Amino acid sequence: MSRRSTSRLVSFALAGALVALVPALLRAADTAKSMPPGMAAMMPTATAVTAAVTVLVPTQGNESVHGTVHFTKVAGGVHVVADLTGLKPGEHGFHIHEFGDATSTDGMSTGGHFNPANEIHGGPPADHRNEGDLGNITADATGHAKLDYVDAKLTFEGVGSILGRSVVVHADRDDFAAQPGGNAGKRVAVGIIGLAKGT
Ligand SMILES: [Cu+2]
Ligand SMILES: [Zn+2]
Repeated sequence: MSRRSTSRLVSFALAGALVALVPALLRAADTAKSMPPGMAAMMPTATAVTAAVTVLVPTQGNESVHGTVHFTKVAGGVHVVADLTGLKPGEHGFHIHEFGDATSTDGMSTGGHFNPANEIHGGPPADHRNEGDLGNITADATGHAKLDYVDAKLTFEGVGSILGRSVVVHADRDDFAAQPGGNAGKRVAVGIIGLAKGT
């Protein structure tokens, strides 16, 4: 091959690369132009979630039940702090259910227990349990119930993220044995797990 035809081949290759690049460059310039000034500053940043909150609202027929649940990321998992009022005295099944859908008046639209690892139903601190199996919450004689513990299975990240799911409080005690729900009875309050505003 002569020197001249070699250099002609090189020019062809360069021209080809340029033709391929131009549309991409034009598209990039267009995107930058269409973004209004200041928009970059308003874009959400990818900071890790460290706190979530749930406001529990009563299902139909259980209008006395109210409460909040705070979820805070800690070294050993997620710190759960629940405070409820208006419950029947005694133990009540306390779970995270699959869907953050509180549209039905009986709480059934929240689906079953949140169980991304496809485990059997159980109670903490057992290792073999649904991620959403938070155990029971106990109401005193006045109907006031508190729960405060660190759950090693809960997370705000990945397929096991509890964000956008729901907390469900049941009428009866979870026996940690009956499948799939621990025989905890009707749902008396539900709430969606959302991002907490923080301090
Ligand atoms: Cu439940
Ligand atoms: Zn369960």
